[in-house]
Amino acid sequence: MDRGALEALNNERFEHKGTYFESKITSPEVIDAIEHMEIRDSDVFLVTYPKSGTVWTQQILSLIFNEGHRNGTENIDNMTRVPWIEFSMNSIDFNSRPSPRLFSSHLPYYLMPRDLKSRKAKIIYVYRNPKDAMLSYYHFFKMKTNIKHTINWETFIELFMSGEVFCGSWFDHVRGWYTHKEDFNILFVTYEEMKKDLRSAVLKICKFVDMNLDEKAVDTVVEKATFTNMKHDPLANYTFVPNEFLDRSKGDFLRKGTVGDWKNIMTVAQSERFDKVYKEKMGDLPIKLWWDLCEETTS
Ligand code: PPS
Repeated sequence: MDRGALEALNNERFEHKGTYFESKITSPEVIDAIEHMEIRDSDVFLVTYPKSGTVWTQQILSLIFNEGHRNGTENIDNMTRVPWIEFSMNSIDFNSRPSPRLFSSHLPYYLMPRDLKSRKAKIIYVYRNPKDAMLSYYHFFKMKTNIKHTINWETFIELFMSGEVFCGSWFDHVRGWYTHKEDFNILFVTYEEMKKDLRSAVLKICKFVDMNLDEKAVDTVVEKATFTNMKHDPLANYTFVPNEFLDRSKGDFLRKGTVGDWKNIMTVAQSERFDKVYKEKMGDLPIKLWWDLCEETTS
């Protein structure tokens, strides 16, 4: 393992209750306060491991709740419409927000607001083939202004698989949420199914959040949530994140938006090693099949 890479991470993170967080955007106090956050039945939480389709689903959710339009939210970016509960980049008073409130989070299940465990409110959990999430995260790391050390792909794979990156282990995150699903009012959606049939995914989300949109409104949501349209939408493409956090000369937040891009970079040996770890940690969960099916038609 490249010690410089680990040191660069160590300088920018803190460990709290079993997960690594980025010091620049949150603190143990903020994380602890979330447990007591007041929850309304109408709240909807979008939860993901990083680079799994969060911003995409922020766009979809906020459009669904505005019936495909942006009534009154024309000048408001996605991060403000569906704010992160654990990041203090844009401090928002959650209590003063009108219902229904939409929130985003990368938190593991056990750090979420306590009330959610009594199945109050709704959670949409989006997950993605970890090899694609890992590759997306690798590129995202290059954009991070606070990471001064150049981390190569081989090293990043090791950091990702051992859960050293911000938000910890993909395996623990997905496994935790999946195996505790009965404790929550939760809908699981994969990035790959959104890619394969965005309209069906939008309708699935509409049904779960009890939003009965007419055909035209559904069409508008789908249209505004395509990769190309989001990439050119300044309120959705995260170019509004200040350079202090992300150096946009190093890449785009909406990078490729495809399924199976990992095949363009992972060697056979790297992929086999990943599969071995995946099998050890996740082999008993019925969640891999989706990716295999989707990859054939959506890349
Ligand atoms: S973050 O930082 O955790 O909030 O990132 P997140 O939004 O979860 O993931 C970023 C990846 O999602 C892709 N993306 C999309 N793919 C397809 N369609 C649409 N509309 C879309 N919007 C965002 C984005 O491009 C990142 O994936 P990669 O593979 O890097 O392109």
